[in-house]
Amino acid sequence: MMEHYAIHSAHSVMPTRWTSFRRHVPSRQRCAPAMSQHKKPSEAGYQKIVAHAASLETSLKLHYFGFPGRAEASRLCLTVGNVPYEEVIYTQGSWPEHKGQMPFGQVPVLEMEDGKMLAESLAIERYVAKLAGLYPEDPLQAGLADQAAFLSDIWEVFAHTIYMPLAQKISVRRELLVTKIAPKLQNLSKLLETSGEYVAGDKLSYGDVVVFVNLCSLSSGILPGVPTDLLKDYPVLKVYRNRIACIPAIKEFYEKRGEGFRAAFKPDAA
Ligand SMILES: N[C@@H](CCC(=O)N[C@@H](CS)C(=O)NCC(=O)O)C(=O)O
Repeated sequence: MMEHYAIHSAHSVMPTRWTSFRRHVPSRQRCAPAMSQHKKPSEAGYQKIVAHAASLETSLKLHYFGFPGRAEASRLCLTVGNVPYEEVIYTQGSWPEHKGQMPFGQVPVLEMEDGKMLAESLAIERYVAKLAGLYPEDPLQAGLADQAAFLSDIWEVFAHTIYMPLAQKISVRRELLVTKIAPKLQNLSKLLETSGEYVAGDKLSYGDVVVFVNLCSLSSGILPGVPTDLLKDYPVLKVYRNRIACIPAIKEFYEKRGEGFRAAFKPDAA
């Protein structure tokens, strides 16, 4: 039995914004030119997914593991924008069999309806943000959204600690919290003090979604050595995180999937 499985988004009806996007952009132009054409996932896995997808009007598939990680911002953009999608979730056991089918041997990967695959989480985030109407059209607003997203990135800081023995991991991460993460959080706080409710203009953009995901991930307990109450020292970030968590589509997403590390993505307890 295959160890990966598909989860469907709650939307079985194609929403207006998505319909109009598809109407105006021919299918082949919806994929970036640099996107590579790779084999689909193995026959058995693929058939299983298609069987689940038969009732959907789209077949955008987001390939990743079950945890939030590098796919969560894309999941949220698709959800907030009402863009139908399904997920292909790999486990530690099933992943090695599929690694070779991904463009760069890693996930997340977004598979288009014609089988083309887009890799690299940042590229996927921007692509789905555009589909979702969350990527600002104004170049400066887009730059501001990118600025916040890049500033809040925590994964690069901790990437080299992932395979360390636990004790070493904890001690190195505590050091990184002081040397690398605290300055990032202070800068983010300053940015939010001046930018208003959102990081780019007066409405939610993908920049907010990425900052939200990074703040929640950081304090979710997924990184041993990083305390879950980290944001208590950053009141501006705490209020901001909670405001984004209270956006109805996001709140609803975590009401359905708020187990484990995702508990930290919910609104603050009243
Ligand atoms: N730069 C890539 C990094 C992707 C990455 O590191 N993916 C990890 C999971 S977070 C992965 O696929 N690990 C399994 C492997 O490398 O075999 C991105 O941002 O998408």
